[in-house]
Amino acid sequence: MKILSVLSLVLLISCSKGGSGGGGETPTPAPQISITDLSLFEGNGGTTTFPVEVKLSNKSSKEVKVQYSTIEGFAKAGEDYTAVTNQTLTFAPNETTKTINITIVADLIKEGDDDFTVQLSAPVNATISKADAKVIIRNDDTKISFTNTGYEAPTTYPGYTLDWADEFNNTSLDASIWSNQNGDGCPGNCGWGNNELQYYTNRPQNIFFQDGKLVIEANKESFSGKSYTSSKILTSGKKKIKYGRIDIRAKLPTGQGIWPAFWMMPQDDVYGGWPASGEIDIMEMVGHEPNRTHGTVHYGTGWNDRKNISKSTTTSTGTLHDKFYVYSLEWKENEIKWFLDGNLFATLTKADLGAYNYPFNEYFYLIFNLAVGGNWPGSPNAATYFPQWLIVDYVRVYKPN
Ligand SMILES: [Ca+2]
Ligand SMILES: [Ca+2]
Ligand SMILES: [Ca+2]
Repeated sequence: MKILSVLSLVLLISCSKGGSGGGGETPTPAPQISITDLSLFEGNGGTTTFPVEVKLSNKSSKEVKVQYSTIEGFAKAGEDYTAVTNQTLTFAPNETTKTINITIVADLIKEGDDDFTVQLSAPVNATISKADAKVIIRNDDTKISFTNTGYEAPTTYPGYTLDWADEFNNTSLDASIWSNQNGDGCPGNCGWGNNELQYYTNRPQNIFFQDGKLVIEANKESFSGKSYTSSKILTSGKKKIKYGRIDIRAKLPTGQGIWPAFWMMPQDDVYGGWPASGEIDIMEMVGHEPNRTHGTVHYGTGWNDRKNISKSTTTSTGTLHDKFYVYSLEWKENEIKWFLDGNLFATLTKADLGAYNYPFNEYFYLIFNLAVGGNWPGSPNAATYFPQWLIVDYVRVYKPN
């Protein structure tokens, strides 16, 4: 008797606490709400609907409500998807699964796998166990988006004749000019001497051709023990250069940790190993300073006595990523000049090396590469967008008459 009456009292209290007073219903525990991550292809026309699933942990006798909003990641509201702010999702009693439909902009432009978040808040008659869904819009396109805007180099120069050029109008690398240099530099030169983070490949994912341009793509992906991939090409053994004018028209990538370069190494190490036989850097850009190009020479008696002379210039407006610029070298015996869009910004003469041997009156070969990370630029950060593209319109090499 006594036990029974205590039980009745407990039931009475729990009923009055519930407040609904709907006598006879079995009370259910408040459900937990969770939202499920989603990764789908973008689609190629108009819009694509991404169904983001929201679940209750158990049926509820009560109506459950929760609010939801979108939060930008690399995917941007308006460009990549239609933003949603504080909309309400309502579960009828006993309903456990609902879908939030997000509208995705389906285009034909190659992008990264861009992400955004759908976030739950303000639950009614429930608690939230997983508030955020990471939604990934997977790239399904092959053509990158750029315009040809920018400076065009003259096609003749007094005192010079075109020796060779690559206009990159084909769909594969011209093997009579270029070779790929793949890998991470290991074992002999791991990280390419600079603790760089990329693995170079000749896969079409890292080097391809579009609209008369060579494109080197750096991407964030696990590959052969590295976290990034990219590409590097060189003319060693195929096209060697000694004196003349070199014009390279390109649109550079951007972002912390991004490091594109057009440079030259000695074809024959006539004065010994790096840097005794020299290195000539036509263009280097470190992504945290996207409006500045550097022109540099390296020299010295050896690794322990390495020297460099480096000069730079900046754009008058915008960055080197905004449009195509022409990076040029004018190279004579005992003198090298660097130009950006035809404007001289640095001159080196034999006298600048003082007592050191001047190794720049010999044959050099060309190198194009897009590095990620390394001692100079530092590592990419959370804001660095991948993929990044180094887009080269042409290289033209003129010899002195
Ligand atoms: Ca698409
Ligand atoms: Ca796209
Ligand atoms: Ca071209």
